[in-house]
Amino acid sequence: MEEGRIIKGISGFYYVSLKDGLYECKGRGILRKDKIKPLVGDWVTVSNLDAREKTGTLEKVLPRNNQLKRPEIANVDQVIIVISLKNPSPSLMLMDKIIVLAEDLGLKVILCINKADLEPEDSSMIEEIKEIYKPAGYPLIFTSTKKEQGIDPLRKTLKGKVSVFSGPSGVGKSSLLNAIKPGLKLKTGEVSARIQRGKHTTRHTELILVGKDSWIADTPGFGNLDIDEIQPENLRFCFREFLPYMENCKFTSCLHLKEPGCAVKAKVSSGTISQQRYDHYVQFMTTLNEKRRG
Ligand SMILES: Nc1nc2c(ncn2[C@@H]2O[C@H](COP(=O)(O)OP(=O)(O)OP(=O)(O)O)[C@@H](O)[C@H]2O)c(=O)[nH]1
Ligand SMILES: [Mg+2]
Ligand SMILES: [Zn+2]
Repeated sequence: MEEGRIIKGISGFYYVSLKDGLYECKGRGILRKDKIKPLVGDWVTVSNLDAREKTGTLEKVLPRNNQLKRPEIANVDQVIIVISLKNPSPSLMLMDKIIVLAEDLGLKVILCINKADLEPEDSSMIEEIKEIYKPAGYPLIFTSTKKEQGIDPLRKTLKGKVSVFSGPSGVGKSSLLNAIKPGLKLKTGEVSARIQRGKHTTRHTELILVGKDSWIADTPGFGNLDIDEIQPENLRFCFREFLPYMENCKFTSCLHLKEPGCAVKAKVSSGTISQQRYDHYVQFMTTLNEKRRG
């Protein structure tokens, strides 16, 4: 019996990275019986290894540190949220949803704005994005795979970690990975000029080794995301820039909505916290409460 990590799963086969290479493994029936769906990123035990054919049987999924639903992957350290400056134009609403889900799992967040070589529709957009996210303190990297901009700083954030790219289709996740690891040649796709959307070129999540102990997952892009699994009371902890001020709120249970003496809202009024981030917070809170009430 050996231990390894699933780096890819395609139609019932799991590709497990072992000391002497990649093994194509079939899952044991017991996994289905126990309703365990092995995920990319899972540590597993494998048996029946055939070193020549590079095949084996997946016996058991080892306990997970964490698990993301979208993209579906287990045991990651950090999420690199990728959006593009143009084609498709950036959705900061989607970005904030991904941030919330990552924060709720205690994952590190890195913001990557790709296609920095393109002229954004609104010329003040770059400054705006910087202003909005500065109070939260997330690393913010502007990249271009066409002009080789920001690739080194992005590569540096990966050292010794398991990272996952998360973001819409067509923003350039696979292109970024190709830039990070020359020779990789992942398939990339055009963005439809008419509807300004990617064509879902990447179909499967796949972990790729980009340096010693540094892994990064390329994933299929997605258009929308729901954050239903978050407890409404926990949402305020997923907005990092609120945290330094919440102890000054009049009520310790303050949800920063309509309560009097709210220090977070005061910081929104004074411009220390971005109005847009706060608006998204209120909007997410409303959605979560509606869901709870059914
Ligand atoms: N101008 C410009 N185009 C880019 C850049 N990076 C990627 N592209 C283009 O954007 C398109 C989509 O790139 P992909 O890498 O396939 O995007 P993706 O995020 O992997 O998309 P999915 O796999 O569908 O989720 C391709 O035509 C790329 O050539 C960039 O930095 N600048
Ligand atoms: Mg892709
Ligand atoms: Zn408050």
